[in-house]
This record gives sequence, structure tokens and C-alpha cells, in this order.
Amino acid sequence: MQLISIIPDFKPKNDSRLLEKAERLKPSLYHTSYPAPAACRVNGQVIPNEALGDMPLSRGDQVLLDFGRHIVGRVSLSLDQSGSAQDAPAYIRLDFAEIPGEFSEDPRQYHGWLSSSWIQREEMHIDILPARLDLPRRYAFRYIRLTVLDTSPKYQLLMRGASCAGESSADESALPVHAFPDDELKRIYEASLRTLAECTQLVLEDGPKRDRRLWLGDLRLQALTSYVSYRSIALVKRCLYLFAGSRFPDGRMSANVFTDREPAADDTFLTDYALWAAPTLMEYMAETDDAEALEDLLDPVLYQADYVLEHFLEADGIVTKEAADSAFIDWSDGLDRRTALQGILIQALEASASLCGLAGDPARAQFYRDKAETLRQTARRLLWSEELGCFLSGDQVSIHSQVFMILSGVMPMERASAALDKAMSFPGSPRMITPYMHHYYVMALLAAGLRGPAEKHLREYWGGMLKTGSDTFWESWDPSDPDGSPYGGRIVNSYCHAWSCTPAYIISRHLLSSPT
Ligand code: RAM
Repeated sequence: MQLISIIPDFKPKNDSRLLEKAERLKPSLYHTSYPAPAACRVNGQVIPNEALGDMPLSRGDQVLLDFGRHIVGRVSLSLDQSGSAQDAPAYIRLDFAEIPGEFSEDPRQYHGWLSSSWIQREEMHIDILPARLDLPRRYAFRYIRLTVLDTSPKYQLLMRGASCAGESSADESALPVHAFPDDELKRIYEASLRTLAECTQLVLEDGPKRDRRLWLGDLRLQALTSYVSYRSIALVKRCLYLFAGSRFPDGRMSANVFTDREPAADDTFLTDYALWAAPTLMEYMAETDDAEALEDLLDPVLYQADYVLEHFLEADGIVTKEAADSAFIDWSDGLDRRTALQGILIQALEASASLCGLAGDPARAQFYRDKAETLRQTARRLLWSEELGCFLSGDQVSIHSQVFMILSGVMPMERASAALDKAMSFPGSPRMITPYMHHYYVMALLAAGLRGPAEKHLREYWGGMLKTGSDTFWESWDPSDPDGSPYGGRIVNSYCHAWSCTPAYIISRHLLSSPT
């Protein structure tokens, strides 16, 4: 599935009142200084940091720095020369990588459908040495590789030092202290928080390497995790205002908003993402009781489910194919998204009902509740296969369908476990690809009372990413295809991605609080 939407002459409709409020909620960044690692590798050989500054480097030499943890921030290098006069510029290449695997890919071999400009590589000429090189971009990395492309026969390059200033708006002092039953769960919890912190910037970004912007489906999961950790409440509010403040001209919420300049909704609409607006606001309200936000955001948020009811529902009460084709759900190839989307619509209607209840509009609340119940009955009648004992989407059996039928209360709970097992082992059933989808799978297990399997899956799936040596969680991870990429090349994958940060939420809200 490729997600490329280009609407000619698209102009988002901006609401300056909401966007001004979003601007006022912009956080400050915390800066953390990270010195150069104690040792590095020069042409594969381990060299202590003190010795590096005196090692003459010339054409073809490579220095590899491992900062020991994932960092989002700005990098400075201090360079010098040895030998005779610098009679020509030093020509160097810098590659930044979140995981070592990115270095084993040749960027020239990447021909995927996302821009190759996301590959974190710089080539530059340094006319005068010594020089302090303050690199212009913010990078997401743990490893930096410097390659000397050329010096001259008269002189060599010296790399005297490297340092970086990490950036994040996550407030470490807000973190609660937990006692963990074992080290594995603790490590998963910590990597999940690191992932969230790295994505917590001036907005809640999806990934600090790529796309570095605000996506609605990611926002919901970041917000939930932030409530139990850094508590970036004002930032969540800001993000909600950005989605409400810059929308499609017809009022639909975009799947993502550009925020580096004047905020602008992207011309990408994802049905499921727009529907997550109501649950996201409802969950925000449960944390904050913020009357101002409810008043400002209620109408834009309710409009999302209204739009789907009006434009995307067949006469029989099932979402249209068109709606399903513009839903995300997961990167799984060949996935029929209709049943999953039906479940998400029902959840959006329930959340819309709760929001109307909070806003003191019981009649409207009842309308959404009744609608949700009607759609539940329709789904049971039209989508359930008695023969197979699970829900179908078209004639496809998928875990995705079962998950959202459970989370929307359509699935009779006593059948949930068997339906999930059936879908998991059904021949040709699309595999779950993203931690985003795996999050909902774990939530479905918990909703069905299957706490043991939920915990086991969390440990195996997220723990599997840690076993690769990573200290953050990735945007895409299929253990049976560890090098896979939804984009046609893993070099552009993001290895610290917002929607995979939820183990901390699941652990603190569901696992630590209830014994097995
Ligand atoms: C990608 C990003 C983002 C996600 C969308 C659907 O480009 O990874 O996180 O929300 O796809």
C-alpha cells in the first residue's frame, strides 16, 4: 500500500482563533548535552577517544562513533589537520543512523516511494582547518560515521571531538517510579519512554528521523502513554488544536498537519485517523476535565463521525469500500480494511456520545449511542461467519478485523479468544506489521480478559526489537521479516517511532496494576 495523496490546488481551511491557542501552547525544549563516546572505531578498529584526535585520517578512512543511546539533537564536530599546509578543502561525508543496519544499505540502491531525502547523510567541503562544524539539521541517531572522501597528499584530517545537544520537550521530572517484577519488563518500559521522549518535540512527532510531524493516529497513542509518564498535557492539547485549527475545507480532519511554518493540514485523509479524534479528545478530557478544550474542540471533533455517517455508510449500515480504501489500519499488504474500520467507527460514536454527555447534551449523546448500537447489530448480522467462528472483511479473515470487532464491543467476548486464534493461523491471513496494530491487538486481548496472552505478546513483540540491540521502538517490525519495510527500503524506516511507545501505557495501566 502506498500512501500518496495529491489534491490539486488543495488549500486547508485554517481557524486563526484555534491556531493562536495552539501557538500559545507551544512547549520549550529541554537540552541535554552528550559528550563523545569513550571509544570509537577507525576503519573497524577500536580506538580510545583520547587517541582519536591525533590520528591522521586520509582518503577512504572511516570513523564510527556510537553514542550508546538514541539521541535527537544537534551535532558539532571539531576538526583539525596534520601534515603540511592545507592546500585543498577537506571533503567528508557524515552518515547518521538509529540502528547499525542503516549503514549496511547503500542509499543509491533505495528506490522506494518515500523521498530518499530522509536518509540522514551529508557531504561537505571544509575549506579552512581547524574548524568547528555545527551541523545545520536536527538528527535522530545513535551512530555517526565520518568518511573522509578526500584531503590531499600534503595534509591529513584530525577529528578532535564530537558532541551533541539532545532536544525534547518531555519533562523527565514528571516520571512516576515503578517497581517491576523483572528486568525484561523494565527494559521494555524504559525503551518505550525513551521512544516517546524522543518524539516529544514542539509537537508530538511521529518519528524524529521521519516524517517529523504530527499524525493523528500516532497522537492518540502518544497521548495515552504521556498521561502515565511525562504528562505533556499542554502539548497534547496543542496538537488537538492544530488538527481542529487546520482542516480540509469541508471540515474533515487531515491525517497529519505540517507545523514548521504556518500550520497547514496535509491533503491526506485517512478515515480511521479522522475517527480517532473523538476517542483522543475523550481520553484527554478524562485526564484534564478541560472545559475550554471541550468547548473549542467538540464541534470539529464530532464532525468527523458525522461525516462518515453521512458520506461513507452503505444502506445496510456497513462502511463503504471507498471509506475503507482510505483507511490506514496497518501497512499489511492486501488487507481488507472494511470490518476494522466499522469497529473504529463504532468506537468513535461511543466517544462522541461521551463527549456530548460531558457537554450537557444528552439528546445528542443518545443519538450517537443508538447509532453505535445499530452498527454493532449490523456488524454481527452481516460480518460474522458462524462457519469459521470469526469476523470476515469481504471474504478475508484477518486479525485486524477481530481486534477492532473486540474493541468496539461487537464480538461476543466468550468467542474472542477462539476468533483471534482462528485469524492468527488462518492460511493467507495478512500479518500485522506495525507496533501501532500490535498495540490494538494487545488491547483487544486485555478487553477480552486474556491478560496472560496480552503480557506474553507484549514481551515477545516489543522485547524482540530490543534483542536487536536497539534502545527505542521501531515504526515497523515483523519478526518473520526483520528487514522488511513498507516503503520499499529499510534505510528510510524510522527506528524510534511514536506509535510504538505504548508498552509503558499498557504496563502501567494494565499489567502492573492487576496480578496475573
Ligand atoms: C507514516 C508515518 C506515520 C503514520 C502514517 C500512516 O508515514 O509513519 O507514523 O501515522 O504513515
